[in-house]
Amino acid sequence: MTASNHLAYIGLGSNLGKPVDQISTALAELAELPACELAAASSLYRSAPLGPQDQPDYINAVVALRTTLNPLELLKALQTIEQAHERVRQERWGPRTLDLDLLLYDDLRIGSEVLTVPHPEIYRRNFVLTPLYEIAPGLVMPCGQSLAAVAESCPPGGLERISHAGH
Ligand code: A4P
Ligand code: MG
Repeated sequence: MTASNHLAYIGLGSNLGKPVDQISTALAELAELPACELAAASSLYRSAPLGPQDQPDYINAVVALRTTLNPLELLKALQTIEQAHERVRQERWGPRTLDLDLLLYDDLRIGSEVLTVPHPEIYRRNFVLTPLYEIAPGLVMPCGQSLAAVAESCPPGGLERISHAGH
């Protein structure tokens, strides 16, 4: 279906169970979500783990979705995809087969018990900001700062682009 009235950015992360395959499958699943249309997908990036260091490197990517779902409906849809990847929630910031974060939804700010948008960690994570910048270089964050300025002030971390967008 054609869904065009809201624009959301989703962060994907995986460091267990063939992470490149997990992310590739998740990209296809996001593209097929009802009431959603994949507007853009970044390359895949390999990144050093943030949080506990005794875990494998992550594969990260960001997509833009056009959608008619509201933020909570979209969060539920993301969680359904996570569950299909047999994710088991254990320690905070610990390893996972698939993590889908709702990074941005239009220029909304949401602070409820179940959903915080923009995702609170976005400003500190180059594995989010770099792929986001790749697909939305002119983006202005809900705080009014340009994504370019936010990305520039983010500490660099081990990040390597491992595929080009669309592969
Ligand atoms: N929730 C609130 N806001 C949001 C949002 N904007 N998007 C709630 C998604 N979920 C949101 O999520 C816990 C609850 O957060 C959900 O039920 C939802 O209602 P979770 O993903 O199960 O939480 P968690 O496992 O405690 O992890 P958390 O805090 O979400 O971790 P992050 O921030 O997702 O980070 N290192 C690298 N290099 N790359 C990574 O991708 N990821 C993490 C996990 C750690 N280190 C990493 C990476
Ligand atoms: Mg998460």
